[in-house]
Amino acid sequence: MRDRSSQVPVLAAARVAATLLCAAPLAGCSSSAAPTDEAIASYVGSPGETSSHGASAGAPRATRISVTVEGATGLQDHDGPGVTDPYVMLEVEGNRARTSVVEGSLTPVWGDSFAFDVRADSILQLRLMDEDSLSSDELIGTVVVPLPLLHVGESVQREAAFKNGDEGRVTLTLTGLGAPR
Ligand SMILES: [Ca+2]
Repeated sequence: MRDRSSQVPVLAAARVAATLLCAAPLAGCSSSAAPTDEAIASYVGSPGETSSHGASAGAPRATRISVTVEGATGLQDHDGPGVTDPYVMLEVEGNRARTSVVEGSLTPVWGDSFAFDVRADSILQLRLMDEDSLSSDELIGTVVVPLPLLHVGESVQREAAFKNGDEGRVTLTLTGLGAPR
């Protein structure tokens, strides 16, 4: 995973840089295919679903977080048994990533991790896809997860339901990473 934080000049303008993430020549920044409003579901988790550990009181706020897409459950086959090949596309602040493909699974386990620069109000957009070899990959479901403010080293788990994914759910682990400096 590239560490873009090392490319940000350490200037007094660091705060400004946080608002100019898409000024960097990243492929994700050229994207314009955001999910439509009706395709976006709100994060449905409750505080009771969140576990937190590793936070130390004096640790700084993380301006970069690791998102691990652990796995999904409750998916359904639309095209016939054994032909759902799920993967997840992630987007934070215009930066995109995607997990590997788990072939023929309704309970995929990815365990893939990605780092994103975040702001206080950043959200994580997830698009659950079905890889199809003979046609365009199919969108199974979407969900939007507001990203919590984490301290460096703090880790939380999130579970969220895909809106149009037949009640499928995805489990994430979010970890605060070191601030650029
Ligand atoms: Ca497929």
